[in-house]
Amino acid sequence: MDESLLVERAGAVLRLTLNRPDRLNAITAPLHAALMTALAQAAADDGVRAVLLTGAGRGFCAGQDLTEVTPGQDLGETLDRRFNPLIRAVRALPKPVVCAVHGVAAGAGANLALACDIVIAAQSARFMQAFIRIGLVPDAGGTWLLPRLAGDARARGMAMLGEPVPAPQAEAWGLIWRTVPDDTLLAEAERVATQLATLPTQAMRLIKRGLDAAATQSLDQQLDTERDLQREAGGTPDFQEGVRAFLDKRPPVFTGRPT
Ligand code: T3D
Repeated sequence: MDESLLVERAGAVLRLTLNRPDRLNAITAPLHAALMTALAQAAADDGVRAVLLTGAGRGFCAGQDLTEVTPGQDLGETLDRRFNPLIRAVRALPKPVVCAVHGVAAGAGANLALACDIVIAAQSARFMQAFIRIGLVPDAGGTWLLPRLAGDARARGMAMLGEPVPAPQAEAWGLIWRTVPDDTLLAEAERVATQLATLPTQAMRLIKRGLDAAATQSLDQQLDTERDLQREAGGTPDFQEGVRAFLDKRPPVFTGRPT
């Protein structure tokens, strides 16, 4: 694994740390490859039941490493090869992904964070759609995520002005789950990831699928999707355990297994 990504296992949580602190964890081709490998590992390993994504140094991620971009380069082609598969992998990961954001999350770094399932930010963190400052449009899912999370007016303001949005504002707008005091960020993100790793993993997978499907479906279609997802959830051992534990008046012990 490339040293620009630290991969650590703590129980059922796989922690991925972007590790290019001298470049604010800007994403290079090797870092992309390492992230894809780690996410594939997380998807395939039944022992991993949640992923925690974070960054080393004083910020989360400054987006694409601009020293890798050459004049005349086909940026669409690099999105096809790198950021698009990365965002798809995060959204399709059959396990919850927690992102801990501190310092700055800029450009595709901001949108990588926002693509995660639960985003927890330090009070002093900020989110920047920095693309316009260099003549680009939001990518890595930004044009899809921003209006859905924060509404069209805020999406346009963020995309067109490229100004930093402080974490408390991001929380108030619904861009992220929660802000926490700076010195508790990692502990809180670990706590949430560890909690998620004890919950019914198959239901997490189905929740992700249902919420993403809702973005393109009518209520009528979504009701059918919910029927299919619930049918699947109802066939898992964790559903049986959840009901049994409720009736026994004891805490449930979920395994996360599909059968
Ligand atoms: O197909 C494609 O590949 C296109 C894909 C595009 C996706 C994108 O993400 S485009 C957007 C790319 N990101 C940016 O435009 C943000 C660039 N960075 C900044 O504007 C600023 O660094 C920040 C506002 C994020 C933070 O500012 P500050 O003052 O806290 O830090 P700094 O001094 O600017 O940065 C610290 C170092 O990191 C610095 O290096 P130095 O001077 O100490 O040697 C800086 O050059 C480096 N750095 C920061 N961002 C990037 C970077 N190096 C390469 N690429 C970066 N994106």
